[in-house]
Amino acid sequence: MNSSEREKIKAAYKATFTKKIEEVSGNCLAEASLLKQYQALAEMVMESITSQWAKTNTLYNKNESKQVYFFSIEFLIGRLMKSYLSNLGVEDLVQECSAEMGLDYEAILSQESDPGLGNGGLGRLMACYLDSSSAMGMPAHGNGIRYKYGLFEQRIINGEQIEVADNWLKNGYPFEIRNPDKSVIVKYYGQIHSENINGNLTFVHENYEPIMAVPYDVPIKGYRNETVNSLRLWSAEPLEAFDLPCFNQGHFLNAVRHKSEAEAISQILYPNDNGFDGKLLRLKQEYFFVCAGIKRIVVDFKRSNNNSMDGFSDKICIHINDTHPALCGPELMRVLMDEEGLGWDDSWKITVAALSFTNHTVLPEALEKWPVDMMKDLLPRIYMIIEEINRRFLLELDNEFPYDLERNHSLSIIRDNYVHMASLAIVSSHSVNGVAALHSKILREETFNGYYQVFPNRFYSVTNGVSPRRFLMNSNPELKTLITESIGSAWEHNLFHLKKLLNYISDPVFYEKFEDVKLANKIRLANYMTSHNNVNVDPHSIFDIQVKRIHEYKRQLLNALHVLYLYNRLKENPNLEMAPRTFIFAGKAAPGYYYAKEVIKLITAIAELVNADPTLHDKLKVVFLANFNVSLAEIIYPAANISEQISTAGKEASGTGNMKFMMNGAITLGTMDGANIEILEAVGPSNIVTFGLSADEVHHYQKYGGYRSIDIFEQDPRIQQVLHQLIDGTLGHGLSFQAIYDSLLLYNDGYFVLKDFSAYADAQNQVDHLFRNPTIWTKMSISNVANSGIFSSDRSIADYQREIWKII
Ligand code: 26W
Repeated sequence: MNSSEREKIKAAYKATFTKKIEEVSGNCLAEASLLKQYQALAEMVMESITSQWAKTNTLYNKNESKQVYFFSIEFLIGRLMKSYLSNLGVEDLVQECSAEMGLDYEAILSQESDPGLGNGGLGRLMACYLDSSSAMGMPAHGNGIRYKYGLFEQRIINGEQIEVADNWLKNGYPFEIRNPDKSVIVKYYGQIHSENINGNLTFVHENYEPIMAVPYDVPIKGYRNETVNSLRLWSAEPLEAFDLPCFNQGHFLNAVRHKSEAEAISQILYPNDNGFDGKLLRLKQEYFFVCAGIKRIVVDFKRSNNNSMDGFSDKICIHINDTHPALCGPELMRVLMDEEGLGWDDSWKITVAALSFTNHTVLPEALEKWPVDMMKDLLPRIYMIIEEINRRFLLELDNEFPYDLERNHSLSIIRDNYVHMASLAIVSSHSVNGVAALHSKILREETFNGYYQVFPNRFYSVTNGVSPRRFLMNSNPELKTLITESIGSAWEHNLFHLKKLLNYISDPVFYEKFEDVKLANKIRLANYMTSHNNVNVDPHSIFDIQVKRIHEYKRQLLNALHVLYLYNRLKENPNLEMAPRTFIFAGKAAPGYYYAKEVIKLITAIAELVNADPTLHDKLKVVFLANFNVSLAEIIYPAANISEQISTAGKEASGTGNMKFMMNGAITLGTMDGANIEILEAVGPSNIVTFGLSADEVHHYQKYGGYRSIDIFEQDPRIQQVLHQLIDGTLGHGLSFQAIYDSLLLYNDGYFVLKDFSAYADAQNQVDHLFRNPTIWTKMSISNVANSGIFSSDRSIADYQREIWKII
């Protein structure tokens, strides 16, 4: 494009934007608020996407290529405006025009609410997979719930987490289209009776409670291509808002009760990450989006397939994201048999061929199991089908392993009066996969070993990945520019090209530019901390960051105890030689998770102690950033020097934050867990710092009753001092962390915090030495960026295509 063409386009943009402002606000540009400016821009974006969206859908409706549907109870998509602009290739234009019109581009973008429709890793993974599928021009869609309230907003008040409702829809949401014409009725409760209709046994559902599922579609635009896929989020509504006869009799409250009961289903996201709590409303949610999603897929498929279900599983993949959508199996069976009139065997073949299942956790407390009575009552027909799936499965087992009653009972989908959802998902899918090599191995050898013996060919491994567009190009534009200037732009379409950066591994000019980018990003985060936490930090200090959900197994506690130990060392020797450090934490605790909330309290108490102490000469700072979400994450990753990935080995299925840090040049300080192991393989041992027990060692201790934490305590004066400080008032008057203290000593330290403490302290020492040699440090940092290509979610999607969905 020559410059006069560009000027023309800019003039057109400005005129359209000015007109849009009038349309959305009834005011002229000079008087329009930031919110209205954002809404105007959002409308323009939607207008430029929708015709491509319609074209993509027309193409898909011909059923020529296989469609993938991600069923997930969470989609943590984050803000979308910047992605849309960048994917459309107009970000520079909009930025330039905004500046010329005297508008504040970043401020306009920050008007967008951040849809927190997920808890953490699993929900964010889905968002990255949607982004990658579109970028790769692959037909894949999301199917989930449009929660009215997403994950709570976290405030820190007096050092404690306070939860505030996340009313993300309060100003409306411009990137969704409500499609009431595609609504589906979901049926709960009632009775099933069988009838003989024309010689066929037919099941009829009576006296059920109907709820309307209304879809809202969000376009997922591919990076600089023509593909626009869909994220379909279902909202629950009553069939009729009002019970009119009731209303007319004057029972006003009763007349609307049905409305609020119906709406309750999509009212709020359960805030538990890795913990199952068995609530009826949650089971309603699970069936809600499964039933609505499957119905729509079947209707759309038949419409373009001469009203027939032939070839369904050749054209449709239903991907189950953890067990929350495991009812896809029995629901698809129900539709095929009760609505499409197919027999059991044909229906079962189609179901197993269409379904695939990814597991995201091995923590036993997270594995879902629903009481039989609850399931039978709420979903009578679904329960009948599960019983039949199980009966046939047990028959098969009995054939294969006759008289092995104990084994066969342990594999039963229904056992001890519960429906075990992982069992249901495995039996009704053609593939089961873990999300990192170690995790998949643990699934095969431990968690699902019994099923692995029955279905050895069903088990796969696909290592997670993250969107390089969101977590590198859009969140670290300075680094993006430097990379493209150095190696050209091919990496923007294939992240493996980042390897070319290794050519600059000894180039002092590149070094300097690379360091400047990191410093600029650290200054940006430092400013954020000054304005949000009222703490001033030195941008030249090591930014040592742990951001993720707060959980015992992720061991924020290990990090916090080590900070306290460093504090003690500095108090003892104020001249201690060490690079200044800023320890940064962020993450939400599940509202009912007492222990995790205590850990937040502990971190903020340590921050108070450390930051107020002038004798430390600014060598140590601790910051807890409130309300970790996708938008905050985008500021944090580019500014990191150290990425803390210190879970108890064998517990973190993969981790994805570790990949986002790596892409932005942070050095991983981690245990041999999840995808950390693959990060080590990708960067080589000299560009990462690892420590601690291996998963095998942890497993071994656990098998033989743990280790004796008191022994470590008695041998290690550093640990004695730190643990005493938890309860002796060091951390503030009246503040005592007895529960944490007890968990470590009285209850034997189930997550091996004390056991790994010494190795962690050594590793931290090593980090200090490395950082104090800037040449080595920068080389390590560049190597991390250069070798991060394998952790692009484009690679993960390609793996799924090839191995699991069998799309060539
Ligand atoms: C039923 C309660 C519940 C809620 C959420 C159980 C389990 C979950 C998720 C499966 C937890 C989760 O998000 N797991 C994370 O998934 C990421 C993506 O695969 C992995 O990178 C993380 O290691 C894993 O903890």
